[in-house]
Formats: sequence, structure tokens, C-alpha cells
Amino acid sequence: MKTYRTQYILFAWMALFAAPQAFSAEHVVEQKQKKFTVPQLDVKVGDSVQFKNSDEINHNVFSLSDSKTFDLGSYPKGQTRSVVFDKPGEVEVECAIHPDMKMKVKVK
Ligand SMILES: [Cu+2]
Repeated sequence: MKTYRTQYILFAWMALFAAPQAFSAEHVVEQKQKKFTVPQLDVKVGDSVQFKNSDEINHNVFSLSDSKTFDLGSYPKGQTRSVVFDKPGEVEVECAIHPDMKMKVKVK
């Protein structure tokens, strides 16, 4: 009897803490020719997006959106930095160096 209870508690703990991470996805968006390769990306809460700089010049990635505010700083060609989108909402992603570079991440 005692063993069953221990197993149940262990299972419940795993369901609570391990499952969301096991099912989260990783997306990749490139910065190429001064543009994000996709204008919009749909992700689920808990998913991460890797922003890869594929240009010869530095790019920056940041957002001032309510549901996700972040600043990955500036980085050169070949580098990738990632963000976890942990709340639902629409996130406007921009580059501080090139004001025309914009994309949207829809988190559901
Ligand atoms: Cu840029």
C-alpha cells in the first residue's frame, strides 16, 4: 500500500514539473539581409525561439511587449540567442540597430 502511494506522489510530481518541459518546442528564426526570415511565428506557452544572426553585420533582438519584455543585446554572424515565451500574448520583436527589422511572436 505504501509503495503505491509513493509511486502516485512521484507520478504527480513528474506530471506537474517534468511534462511542460518535455513538450515544449524550440523554434529558429534567422536574421538575414536585415530581415527576420518570418514576419510572424505562432508558438505555445513554454516554447523557446532561437534567434540566429546569419548576416555579416551585428543585429540585436529585443521586445518591449507587455507579455514578454527582453533584450538579447547585439551579436555577430553565426551567433544564436534564445528566449522562452512563458506567457500568452502577442510579442513584437525588433532589432535596435535596424528600426525596420520587426516580427511578431504569437504565444498561445
Ligand atoms: Cu538588425
